[in-house]
Amino acid sequence: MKRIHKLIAAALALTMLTPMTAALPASAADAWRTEYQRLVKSKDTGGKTDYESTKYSLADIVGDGIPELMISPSELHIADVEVYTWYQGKAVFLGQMQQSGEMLFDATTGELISSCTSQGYTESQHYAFYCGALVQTLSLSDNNAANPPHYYKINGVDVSESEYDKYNSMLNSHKYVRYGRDYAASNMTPIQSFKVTNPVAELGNVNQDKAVNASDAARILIGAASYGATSRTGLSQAQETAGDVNGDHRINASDAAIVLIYAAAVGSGKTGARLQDYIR
Ligand SMILES: [Ca+2]
Ligand SMILES: [Ca+2]
Repeated sequence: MKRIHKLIAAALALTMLTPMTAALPASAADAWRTEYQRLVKSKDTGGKTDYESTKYSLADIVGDGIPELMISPSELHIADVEVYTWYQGKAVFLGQMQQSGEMLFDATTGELISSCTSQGYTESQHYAFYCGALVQTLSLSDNNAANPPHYYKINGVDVSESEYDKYNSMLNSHKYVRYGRDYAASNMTPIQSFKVTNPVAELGNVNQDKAVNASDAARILIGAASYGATSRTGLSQAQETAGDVNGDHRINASDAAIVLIYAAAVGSGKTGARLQDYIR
């Protein structure tokens, strides 16, 4: 008998440890697969040589469970990678990143890097994710070429060569990953079989508990204030996706207001209320 009690207790403990996963209809959860396949096909130039064939990469670099898509037309020096993210049910084009047909990802800071080197001139821009868009966080440029004027700039401001080198050696200690040329454009298997780990954040549920309520509105306002002060919301990408309730790629008081009005409606007994109905 004791043994059975122990087994029941263990089973209960296991049940409590199993994470809650939001079950979404298969079609909605997989919409990104259809759209990413369409995008890759539409960008395929049909080139057959190694250096001029269209390839792509998939990686969940913002950490919301659904991968970002990087499409590369070739590995030529001048080739740009097109970068897409999946945001609130849509593929969002983030821009073209330069690096010989690949995109550099700084895994230490979570930033994307676009850089270009030509005849002694170097330009690079760093970008952070914010609500399904990119914001520039850093720019570096220099001229080491034989022809003067030589210059070294951080965020457009002239600095000394040693200061510039010091900054670069700090950046060189980061961990970098290259994306863009992992799979042939004709191979759709990686898109079809990509394992989604944490499907789509529930809109408005910023603290990722069981309800959309005033606590979420508070998190949105704190995130917005933090962003105003530091250019970081302090929220994960999944939380930012949930917090940008009106889908305008900003987290601010407008989003918090929608959550509060919705929560008040639910609180007053409006059982059929949907957050979507309060978005203006
Ligand atoms: Ca919540
Ligand atoms: Ca918003």
